[in-house]
Amino acid sequence: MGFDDKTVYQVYLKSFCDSNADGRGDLRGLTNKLGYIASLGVDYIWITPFFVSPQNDNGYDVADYREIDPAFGTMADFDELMREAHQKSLGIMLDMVFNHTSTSHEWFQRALSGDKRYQDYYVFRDGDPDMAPTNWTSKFGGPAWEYVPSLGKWYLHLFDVTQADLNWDNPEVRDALAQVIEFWKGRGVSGFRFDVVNLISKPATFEDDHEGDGRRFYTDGPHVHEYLGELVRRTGIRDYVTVGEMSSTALDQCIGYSRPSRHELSMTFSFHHLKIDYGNGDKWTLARPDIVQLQHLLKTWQEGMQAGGGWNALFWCNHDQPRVVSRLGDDGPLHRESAKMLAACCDLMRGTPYVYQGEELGMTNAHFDSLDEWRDVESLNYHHILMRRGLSDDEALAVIAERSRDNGRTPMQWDAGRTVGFTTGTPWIEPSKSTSACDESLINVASEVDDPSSVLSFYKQLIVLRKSSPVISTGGIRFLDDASVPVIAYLRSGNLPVGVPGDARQVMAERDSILVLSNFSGKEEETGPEVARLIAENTWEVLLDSYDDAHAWDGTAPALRPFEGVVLRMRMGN
Ligand code: TEU
Repeated sequence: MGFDDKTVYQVYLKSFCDSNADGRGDLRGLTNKLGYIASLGVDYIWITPFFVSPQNDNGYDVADYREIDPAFGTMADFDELMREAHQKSLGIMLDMVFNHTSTSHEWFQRALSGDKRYQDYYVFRDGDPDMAPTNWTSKFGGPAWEYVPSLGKWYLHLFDVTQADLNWDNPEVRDALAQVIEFWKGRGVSGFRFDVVNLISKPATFEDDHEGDGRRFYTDGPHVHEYLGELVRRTGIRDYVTVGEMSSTALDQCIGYSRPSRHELSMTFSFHHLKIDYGNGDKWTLARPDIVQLQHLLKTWQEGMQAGGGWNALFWCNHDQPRVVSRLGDDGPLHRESAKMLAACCDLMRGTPYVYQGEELGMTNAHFDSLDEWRDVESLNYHHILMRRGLSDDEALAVIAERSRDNGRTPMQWDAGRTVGFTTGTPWIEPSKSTSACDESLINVASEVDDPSSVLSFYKQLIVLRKSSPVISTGGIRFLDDASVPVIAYLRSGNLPVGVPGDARQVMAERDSILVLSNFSGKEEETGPEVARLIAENTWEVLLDSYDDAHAWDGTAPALRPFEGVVLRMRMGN
């Protein structure tokens, strides 16, 4: 089953809507806002984990996969959410964190108490207390192994020390996780997002990594396709919407995960395009976004997945990423224009778009300036690490301000009030702050909902456009004018043969084509020669422009204004 005309809305529950004034979002808060989500025109809601958890990683440290954390509500609240969502034709996708459990999970607790059966649920290794089994580092900083003196063993944790990696080579683990899927399937969910699922298959032998942090040994591991295929087959979720979060993955692997004939997943998230502002590949070293690299990565993944029959999840934002308008657009005077340009560029590519709560409003980074405002375990760990690397407090805070995952976790902006309509209590994290360049009081549902030229209205138009245009949902994609960056240009075309890149003239002969032009620069920029020729030789109508006043596209391609995005449809019969 295809998900090509569908759009998914991601809800980070803790920051979405608080129904009981405890400062944290919850299931009832989400139920109260289903009307809003339905009004966007989306098809599915992916809800981040709300299972019992000590919340060291905001629920990605699960202590019980079948129980709801009281902080988020009850099973009755969940059932009500399901009923109301179905009434509105919204499917619910749950977030399955199956690479690791919390160390508070009963399985890990039994392992700690010496039960060998449960020790085999995790990746334990005997060893000397002074010498970890390998030199790998955790994704949240520090070593990836923790020593348990009472057992004389180390356990692997690719994330926080309280997130112990599961041993998928143990068939009992695979059984237990399949039963979790069955359980939630039985409650009527429509699909699943699988957290870092390409890390589940660890290598047969563990060795030091002298070139990196260890990821090359455990990413897309030896049995990952087999284990995923098995999980999908035995739980009967082949036709469900499933998306795998693929950390540091490779294109051919993602084709394997998502090509329909393989019956693994419907689609994959990959992250290479969100590392284009990492200095020397390090998230914690600031660099200007490299738009040449961005164009190259979008082209490679889009055309590559198309050629191999894979399917991409399209996204800029999620709960782990800084806000895209602050990152690649302008959170100053061209906020609106740049947020719309980014939206069109991402959501009209070949794949299934994911809109992250508040992205549809153009929400910006947090702009926090003191350490006590940040909440995320990763940010707090890295503040120490950066100080140890010799940065001053101010320098470290400047890096955190750009890179913290909390940038995407500030409360959803429902209105312009002090707590942005998110809670009547004290929010667990402060709302995003206005800067002199950008007035946050205009970035919220109340002020955007009835404004036809708001970012919110633009997202709705994009979602409708995908549903009503087969060329966008099922057409081919080809990137144009590689050398014309910072303008990124691509053509969606109805009959472009999949896997056979046509030349520009062949594409021009096709019926129904859509041209998407995105200026990633804060200056006026010319489009390239391929675009110029397409414009000159065909008649085009403007479907969308990120500026309120569109250009006339009558034979010559005008220069694009700063951060301008334009969507053109070729007119038939000329
Ligand atoms: O994230 C996986 C992941 O590797 C990142 O996106 C991570 O935040 C980044 O690399 C750190 O620099 C997933 C979840 O989305 C995230 O919220 C969890 O913290 C993580 O897995 C562990 O479950």
